[in-house]
Amino acid sequence: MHKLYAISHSLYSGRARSYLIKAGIPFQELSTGHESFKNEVLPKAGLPTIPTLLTPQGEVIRDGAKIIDHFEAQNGHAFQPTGIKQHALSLLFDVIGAEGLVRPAMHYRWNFLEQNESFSHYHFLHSQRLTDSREQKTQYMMGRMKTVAGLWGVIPERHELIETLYLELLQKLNQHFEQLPYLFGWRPSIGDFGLIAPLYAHLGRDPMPATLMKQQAVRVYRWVERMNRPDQDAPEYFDAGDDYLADDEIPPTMIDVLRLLSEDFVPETEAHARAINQWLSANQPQAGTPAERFLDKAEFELRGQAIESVSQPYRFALLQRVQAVHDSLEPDQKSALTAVFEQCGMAALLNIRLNRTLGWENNLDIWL
Ligand SMILES: N[C@@H](CCC(=O)N[C@@H](CS)C(=O)NCC(=O)O)C(=O)O
Repeated sequence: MHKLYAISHSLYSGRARSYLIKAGIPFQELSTGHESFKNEVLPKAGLPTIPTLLTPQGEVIRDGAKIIDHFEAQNGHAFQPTGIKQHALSLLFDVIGAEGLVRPAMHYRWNFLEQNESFSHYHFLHSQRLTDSREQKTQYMMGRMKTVAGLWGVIPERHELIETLYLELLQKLNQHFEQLPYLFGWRPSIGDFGLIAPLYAHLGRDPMPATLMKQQAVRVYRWVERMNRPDQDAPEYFDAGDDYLADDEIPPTMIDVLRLLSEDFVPETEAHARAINQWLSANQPQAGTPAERFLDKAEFELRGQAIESVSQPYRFALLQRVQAVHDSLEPDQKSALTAVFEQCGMAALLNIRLNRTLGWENNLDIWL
């Protein structure tokens, strides 16, 4: 059986777990507290992150997107919509889920400690190996995470803005899920798996934000539940289908969701591209060098307020996938796709590029 090294409170784990559940792949989930993580997994994993998969053949695959790629290559891309627009937007939701909602995820976990702290402590403790220093390490990790939120611009002066934007997102997503159980219709897509990452572990599960979601956006909460069940789990929809929406339809409710998300995702991506390109010019990493996980902070403006957040090349490893779909199209299809991105306020993303491409080797993102 596959072993998934993960744990319930980990943002990125939610993406791989939900995929395995929906794809009907049996797996056993183990926390990094198990000795086997150190012995069997870490030597091949490249980095000590979760989720990391150990296959029955002993192959180690680190990174949620790569775990999904591994199974998608085997099952004929079962979770990739065939329509080009749905496919490209699904990949866009994957980037946004991985990189675009870190601010609310961190804010609602770490700035409401009265409600969340003992719940978080349980999970951080059980990610530690069974040693005498377990509690001490837990305290250290939690202390570090509390301050790390600032890296993404979660500072007291911006809490109100982060909350306003998140509540608006809940409302727009709720309107979307009023019509449909998944992003593109009646079955989950790669985009749903990306989006579940922040909306499960942090925002749909930690005590304070889970209550908020239940109270403000029951449809979103139901989607979070649904994404962790093997069946379609859509009893409240009449005339349910079983596929993505026909004719590559993009429902207006999804355009609304993406327009809202574009407000910070686009200027933030532009700022990070500028910063990383400057870094690349200054540092000229050799081809094959592992890409940095975090670089310096970059600044952008959101609703008239400056936000500083850390640049992560990973955003562009995923964004490249969206751009590759667009680049591969014939002119007619290309302009139709550009038009949808324009409607969503996301058109700039098709052209925001790093001066170097990212590749993948030995479980690490590398500079090509
Ligand atoms: N790109 C990776 C990121 C994984 C990641 O950063 N996971 C966090 C937990 S949610 C982690 O393991 N952090 C520990 C560390 O960075 O050492 C993925 O999508 O799987």
